[in-house]
Amino acid sequence: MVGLATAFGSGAMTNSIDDIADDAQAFFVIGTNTTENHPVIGMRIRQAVRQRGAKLIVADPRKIKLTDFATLHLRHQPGTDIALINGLMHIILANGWEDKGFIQERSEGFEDFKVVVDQYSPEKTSQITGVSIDDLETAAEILSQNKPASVLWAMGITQHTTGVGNVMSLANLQMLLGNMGVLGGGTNPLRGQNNVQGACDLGGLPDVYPGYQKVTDAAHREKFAQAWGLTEEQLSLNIGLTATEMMPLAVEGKLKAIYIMGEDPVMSEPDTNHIRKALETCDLVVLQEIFPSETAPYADVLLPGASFAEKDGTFTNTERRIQMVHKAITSPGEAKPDWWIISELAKKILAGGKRQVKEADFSAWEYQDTDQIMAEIAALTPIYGGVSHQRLINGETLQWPVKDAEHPGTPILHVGQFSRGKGQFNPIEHIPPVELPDKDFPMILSTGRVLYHWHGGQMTRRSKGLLDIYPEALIEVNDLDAEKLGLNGNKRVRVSSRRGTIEAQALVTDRVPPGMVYANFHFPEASANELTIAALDPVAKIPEYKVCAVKVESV
Ligand SMILES: Nc1nc2c(c(=O)[nH]1)N[C@H]1C(S)=C(S)[C@@H](COP(=O)(O)OP(=O)(O)OC[C@H]3O[C@@H](n4cnc5c(=O)[nH]c(N)nc54)[C@H](O)[C@@H]3O)O[C@H]1N2
Ligand SMILES: Nc1nc2c(c(=O)[nH]1)N[C@H]1C(S)=C(S)[C@@H](COP(=O)(O)OP(=O)(O)OC[C@H]3O[C@@H](n4cnc5c(=O)[nH]c(N)nc54)[C@H](O)[C@@H]3O)O[C@H]1N2
Ligand SMILES: [Mo]
Repeated sequence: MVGLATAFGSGAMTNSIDDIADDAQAFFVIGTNTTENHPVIGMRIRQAVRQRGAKLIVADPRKIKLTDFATLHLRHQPGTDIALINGLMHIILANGWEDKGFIQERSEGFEDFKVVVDQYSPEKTSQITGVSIDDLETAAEILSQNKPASVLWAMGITQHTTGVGNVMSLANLQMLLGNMGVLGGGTNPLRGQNNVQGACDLGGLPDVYPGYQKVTDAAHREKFAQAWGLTEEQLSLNIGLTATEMMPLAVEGKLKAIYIMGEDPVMSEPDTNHIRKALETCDLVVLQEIFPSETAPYADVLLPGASFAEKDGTFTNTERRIQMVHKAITSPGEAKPDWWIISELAKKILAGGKRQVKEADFSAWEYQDTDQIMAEIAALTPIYGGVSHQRLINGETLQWPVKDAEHPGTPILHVGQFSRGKGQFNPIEHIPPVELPDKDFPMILSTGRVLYHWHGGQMTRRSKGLLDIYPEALIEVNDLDAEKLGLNGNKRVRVSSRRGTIEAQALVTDRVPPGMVYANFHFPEASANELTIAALDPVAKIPEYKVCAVKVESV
């Protein structure tokens, strides 16, 4: 990713939950079902709207809970976000509502960007998105007249083959309105897993060391080789693979061994048949899990990990806040913290392997506890430079960057200046989803979550209370489609794509628009991923989970 989007490459919220909830005069909620998936933030938005009259625009093909409170609901066609955002910016520019001072002083690339936005007239935008010209104008006016406005998004924006373009368009919008670097503004991707932010921060990405230090930079290689007692040749300057790139290579037999920790790809990766084939073809599958998941039958070795409640360490939450957790209960059986398993494995590989390792380096894996791991992180990761368990235990609440032991942390990014200097406007064109409805598969499938379950459901399907409320997969079908299909009330449907078929109970509802069905991936007997397409965003390599073509029949 380039320009300002490097800030999003790290996928971080620029602002904090408190300032967004307290200071935003308007919210642009686009592709986040906030009350179901980030209930605390969803509640804060609802309170801001109800208690202090903040304006709320929801852009989502589905009616979500927040649309009940929204000033305006833009119900655009799935996969048309770039056109929608360009169209709004076109109206903003046509009315002279842009923040000229901000554009002048803090941005670059405006002229090239404007050439593209000029082409998205209200007529053209309405035609692509299905949103009325009136609604487009109202939305542009609300965003321009109520400042600061905060943009919030999640997977409805990123899980497309245009995911990066979608995110860059939202950055364009916020720069155009001058909403960056201020309380109550910003670009705010709501992060998903409790520690996905921390995992990315600490190098759980194929192109960076901890702290987003690029692996392609020889200076970074030198620094890490030195710290880890390796020769420079032992650390590659090449970018690695993402999970979504590994699976096709495994199918081809080019990737032979895979070590999976805390992921259940048979439930969560797109196109399950292709995932099964990939895992079957691998010579070695190691799975480090807290439960025997749907992926477990494909594993040659199962390593029992300890759950969050059974270990010490930190999680970094969606607002870059580093939080300490302490072991509350003892692990069952032989389960051990993930870090312990990894370091034992590393030591065994080093002892038995052919790699030459200097004397001191073996002890690089001799961690006594997680305090020591955090000390290493702080020494090598500038954005975590001042973090220590002791500071967290003392009650400090640190949001990165935390530059040194005295630095108080950074609640808002890009105040006064972007990390790269000037913010980059990027010209972005609308590109339709890879697979759109046709004669054989005439409807759109969108996929996602429900409040009561978590992804592949390994944890939530083991909870009796949750299963009592939401015991089986439900597929949302619009009333008009239900009538056409001959469904009335709750009936079973068969949903097929070019890749697979599932059968489940239909939930007839106007939450989905006509022509679209919505399925979740919480239940193995009817998982949406039997149907989804493994088409990837060319940069972020995220799959297009939110749009594929299906056929729906009454069973
Ligand atoms: N209860 C619960 N909470 C969770 C999770 C869970 O499994 N269960 N998972 C966590 C994780 S890891 C994540 S990443 C987050 C995900 O949080 P969300 O992104 O809120 O989750 P999704 O259910 O994928 O919902 C995406 C929303 O985008 C909308 N959408 C679909 N297509 C489009 C489109 O083309 N454009 C726009 N603008 N919107 C679209 C959908 O209708 C839906 O409202 O949730 C986290 N929170
Ligand atoms: N169709 C469709 N598919 C999707 C999505 C979508 O919107 N639509 N969303 C995608 C997104 S955003 C995400 S984040 C993924 C999530 O997909 P996954 O990461 O595969 O799902 P989870 O169920 O969160 O976690 C996987 C496993 O981690 C195990 N686990 C929990 N805690 C620990 C631990 O401390 N240690 C170890 N070793 N294991 C642990 C759980 O038992 C679980 O089986 O799904 C993706 N897949
Ligand atoms: Mo996620």
